[in-house]
Amino acid sequence: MPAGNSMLISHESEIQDSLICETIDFLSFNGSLANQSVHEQVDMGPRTPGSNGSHSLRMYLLDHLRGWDLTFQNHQYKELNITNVEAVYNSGMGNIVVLMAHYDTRQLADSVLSNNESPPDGANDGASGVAALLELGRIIPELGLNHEIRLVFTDAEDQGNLDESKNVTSIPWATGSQRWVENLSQTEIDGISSLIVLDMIGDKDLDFGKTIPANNTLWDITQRLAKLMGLVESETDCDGELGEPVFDISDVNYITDDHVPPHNVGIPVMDIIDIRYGSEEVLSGHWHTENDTIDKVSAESLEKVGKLVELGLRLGMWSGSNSTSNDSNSNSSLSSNDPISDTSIENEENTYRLMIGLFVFLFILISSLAGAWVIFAEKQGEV
Ligand code: 1BN
Ligand code: ZN
Repeated sequence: MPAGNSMLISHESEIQDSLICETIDFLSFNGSLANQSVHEQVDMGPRTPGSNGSHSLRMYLLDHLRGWDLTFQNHQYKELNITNVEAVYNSGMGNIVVLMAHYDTRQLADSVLSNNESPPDGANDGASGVAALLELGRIIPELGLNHEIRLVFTDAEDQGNLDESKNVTSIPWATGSQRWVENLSQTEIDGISSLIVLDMIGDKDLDFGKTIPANNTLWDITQRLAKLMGLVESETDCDGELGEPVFDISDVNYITDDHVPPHNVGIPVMDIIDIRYGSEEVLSGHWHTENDTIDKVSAESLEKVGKLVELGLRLGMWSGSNSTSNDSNSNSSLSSNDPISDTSIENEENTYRLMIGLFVFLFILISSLAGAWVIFAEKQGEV
């Protein structure tokens, strides 16, 4: 069955707030480890396409994703060598959930607010999304999920609109993601229930709106989880406390990012990106400046986003199904999760409905025949 929006909606509506709140207590995403990764990535130097830093970053992914099936997918655009890295877990099992982040950093800090046009560190714009995916990659094997997960680390997201007179190569935004999509088969596209992009998620002062294009159900799910986690202003969380202003999906912005190519082929997508980085203005402040440095990123911010994604994974909200198997090796799947698949539950329900229908039909038929017999017998008696 192709994974689709209706599956996301129907599964979401079956999940009670009480189950979400119980699950929040089990979350294990560690923001300090993710923050440590931001430091390690920045220490590699700029990760511009084809650079030494870019190569070091890929070796680092290889080192940190043991137990995952990794492929390195090479492409070329103009003179830039581009390499996407895809890590797969539970290959071939159920729907596919894709978590995506770009690992490249921009060739120039070319914002009008920049004082120096050397390549930025990309602590938030690059390293934060990768760090979150790596931390999710560490914990996912412990969750006992019963569907496929892909972590896609894209190259060449951030090389759009560069001034080539400055000795750099300008290629379209999200070129790596575009190439990744072009290499998917239709069966793979149909099997992806959701694709979530994490970009610029480490800002100390987090401030997410809704980005489009997007699958609205994914944003509705995010809003619901964020509210219960205390991440929506003036809304009560699981403990009845008022939340902080981290997610506000009434603030909608169109963004060109890695989610656009998969959206264009019909994959349900959502881009979680904080476009107010060091400023109230969108795409201003530290964005594409020399100030995109580790001191602007916090473990707490990384943990908020990482835990939200983990929560959706544990509840099967991104896959549109009960997502944990009854794997005895899994030390953190919740006992209330049913190991029976959605399809077998549906089949069982249909059989019950059919039997009840048959019973009602037979009851009406027998009652009608009996009634007719009584009337007939009475008429015979009268004659
Ligand atoms: C995200 C981070 N992007 C660049 N760095 C994508 C983008 C491109 C966002 C243009 C807005 C405008
Ligand atoms: Zn950027």
